[in-house]
Amino acid sequence: MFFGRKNRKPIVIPPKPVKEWKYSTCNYCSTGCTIELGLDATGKVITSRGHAGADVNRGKLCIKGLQEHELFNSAGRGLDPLMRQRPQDDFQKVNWTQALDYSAEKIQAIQQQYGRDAFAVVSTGQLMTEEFYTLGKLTRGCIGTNNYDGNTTLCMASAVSGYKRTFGLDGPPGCYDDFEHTDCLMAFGSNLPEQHPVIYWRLKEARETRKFPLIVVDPRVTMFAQFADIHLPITPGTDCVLINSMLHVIFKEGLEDRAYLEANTNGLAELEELVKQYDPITAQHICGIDEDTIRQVARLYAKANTAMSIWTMGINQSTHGSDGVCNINNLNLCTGNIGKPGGTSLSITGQCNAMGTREWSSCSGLPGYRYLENEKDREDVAKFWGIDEEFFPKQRGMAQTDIFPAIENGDIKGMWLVATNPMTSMANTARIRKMLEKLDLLIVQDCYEDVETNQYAHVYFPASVWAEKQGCHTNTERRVNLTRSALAPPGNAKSDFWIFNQMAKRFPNGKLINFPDETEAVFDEMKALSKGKDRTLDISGMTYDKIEAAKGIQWPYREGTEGLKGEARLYSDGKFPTTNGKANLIAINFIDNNERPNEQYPFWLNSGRLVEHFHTRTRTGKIANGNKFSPTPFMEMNPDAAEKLGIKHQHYVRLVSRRGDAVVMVQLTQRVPPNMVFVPFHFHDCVNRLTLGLLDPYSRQPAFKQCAVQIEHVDQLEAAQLNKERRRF
Ligand SMILES: Nc1nc2c(c(=O)[nH]1)N[C@H]1C(S)=C(S)[C@@H](COP(=O)(O)OP(=O)(O)OC[C@H]3O[C@@H](n4cnc5c(=O)[nH]c(N)nc54)[C@H](O)[C@@H]3O)O[C@H]1N2
Ligand SMILES: Nc1nc2c(c(=O)[nH]1)N[C@H]1C(S)=C(S)[C@@H](COP(=O)(O)OP(=O)(O)OC[C@H]3O[C@@H](n4cnc5c(=O)[nH]c(N)nc54)[C@H](O)[C@@H]3O)O[C@H]1N2
Ligand code: SF4
Ligand SMILES: [Mo]
Repeated sequence: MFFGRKNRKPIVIPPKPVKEWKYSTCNYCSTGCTIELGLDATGKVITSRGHAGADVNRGKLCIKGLQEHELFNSAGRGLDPLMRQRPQDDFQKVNWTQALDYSAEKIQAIQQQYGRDAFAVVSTGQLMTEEFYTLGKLTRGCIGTNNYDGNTTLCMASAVSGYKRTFGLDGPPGCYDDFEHTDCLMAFGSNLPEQHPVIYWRLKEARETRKFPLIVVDPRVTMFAQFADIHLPITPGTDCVLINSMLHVIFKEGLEDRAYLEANTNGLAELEELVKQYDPITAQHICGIDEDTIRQVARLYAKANTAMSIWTMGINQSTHGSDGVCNINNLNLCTGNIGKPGGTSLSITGQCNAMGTREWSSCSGLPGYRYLENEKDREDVAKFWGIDEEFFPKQRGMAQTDIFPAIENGDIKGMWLVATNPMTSMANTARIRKMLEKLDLLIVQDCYEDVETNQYAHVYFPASVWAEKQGCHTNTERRVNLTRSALAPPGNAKSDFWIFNQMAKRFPNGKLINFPDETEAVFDEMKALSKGKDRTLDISGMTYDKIEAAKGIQWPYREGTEGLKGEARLYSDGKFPTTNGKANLIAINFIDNNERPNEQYPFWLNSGRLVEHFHTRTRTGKIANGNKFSPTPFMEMNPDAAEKLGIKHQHYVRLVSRRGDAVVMVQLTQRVPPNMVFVPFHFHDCVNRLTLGLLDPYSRQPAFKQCAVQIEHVDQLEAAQLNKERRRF
């Protein structure tokens, strides 16, 4: 049967003339897929494929990985350094010597006039680890500002903070292999099938063989929620109440692992006492999950032979982000689920190398999970780098979300942004714009010249991207993987590594510190700093060749380790890097401080991501097939709520919050409840004009997912025109 297709020619995909495959690791999300890049006879990258031998992805890639090779030729790449006196002027093309000399002089002039900390450096989770380490050396060792942070404050800071508070150290204790052993999985605020498709695929395979229950906690009926056995549509920002109530049930019914708790934890009495207040009858009215379901889920989790939790931004991006992480850790400690196959607290990381920056960039401390607050750590690093230890501050400076407001009050006068686009990604962008306009010096270092933040820059450094350079990433399960350089950057663009090394030469300490010009030599330095029996983050046994042979190695992987496997799990022996070797249970009280819907602003505004786009679309907005799926800013809205307001599918509307407004197209869907709208944050001049971004007290991470808006009708033609102008294509 042809069903009318008789005369159609079948689609033929011509074989690609690949002459050589180059080894690399995907540069989007933190799953850490190994990708091979196909080069033709002229050295042009013409295709990419998932590496069949890599344990992480086993040949698979998601839509972004499959198209990633297209970005090398995409529009808007920066080809030359640019400079101007004022952001209102036109940029002038300059050479690297002019751009670097001017920047270094201006940075030092600002520091001399206003103090060293008046210049800030804000980076990312998307460089190579060797680049992060080098930027750390430059910023901590040469520039000497303490106001040095990264966009990981918008992303993973709550996970870092929660891990440190509970276990005494950052670093996810579990791995993907845990899916193959667990008897129950609970996911908080993560839309795994869209945001980490290949991790989801690993989970799905595991569930197909052993049908263990999956519980998804998310106010939206996401794709993940649809695949779950139990979906808990939680009231935004109240996960702590749900977990406290689960713990209440667990203690009341004697389902806790008391032997584990007594042997391995501190703070049990305080936790038990606090959760007494969170009986399911009271809790249900706060978190929106009925009392029977709370009991049901608590019993299911606690009675499972092994159980694990995963979470992402629904937890981290909250005013109780760090507390939420501690509470997930509490749940797993109380049920004896830490460090065993299938029993773990596994934060699903965001950016491809958010782990690398946590480990090695010195953003909030010193390299290799060392602390500025620790005298020996300061001494060791200063000695290793060959500088005076007094050059280091004795405690960490501000986080990104505090650095920006410090421009308002005049404490910060200059800023260097490396691979981040705050004009689209930070909350309340109208306020961010004013801050950027106030700077005496803004340097933007990005692979794209047309990145929105560059409109406010005095100096632009064109950087290479992904496989135009070489180095490592660490993924969600602590696996270090490699990218080999496959092609040269376009025009006069240079690798971030080169730019940092050149900048270092222009500072006095840059002459004392050795800055190797090969990334593998940098990796050797990191190895030397990581070595030690008492160091968990030990990569001293790794080499580039070993990493490529293994398709990624998990840390710790100590010198002398036989075979190519690192340690799959942390804390399997019940020993934790805290002062007394025990994990800390932390009693978490719920504080209701979010901006909530009211009569004037009746909808919760939730925001997040789509599978086909990455962040501010500087990359995926340029890749035709990715962009075709959702080229227009839109919001998910419940059909019942829309009917009441007379709003139709694909109508444009204006969203208004106390901060600003944004025009979006309406997608009617039951995915969101009637009192909520969801807007992807990928579009410029969109959701972050509206967001409040209240900060978590520990991690300083913004609550991107909770604020209140109203919806207004707009002229449809005018809105359509406005949206056309906003597309990248
Ligand atoms: N395709 C794609 N993949 C990506 C990225 C991308 O931009 N595009 N970015 C990467 C990065 S950096 C990150 S950080 C990750 C993010 O990955 P995810 O965190 O999985 O993605 P989000 O869509 O930001 O948020 C997840 C869910 O949190 C829910 N949520 C909102 N409020 C609450 C709440 O109060 N409680 C709970 N339990 N849930 C809530 C939202 O409804 C949403 O469905 O994705 C990574 N992967
Ligand atoms: N409302 C709302 N806002 C959010 C979020 C949300 O869920 N809701 N999520 C937050 C989260 S989790 C994150 S991680 C942030 C992300 O926020 P950003 O970091 O601002 O977003 P990106 O678009 O990833 O910006 C990275 C920039 O680096 C450039 N780049 C890529 N590779 C390289 C390279 O090798 N070198 C150089 N020099 N440049 C490079 C890209 O072109 C891009 O301009 O957004 C946050 N903002
Ligand atoms: S799942 Fe993540 S790491 Fe894998 S191909 Fe997709 S974006 Fe890349
Ligand atoms: Mo992120």
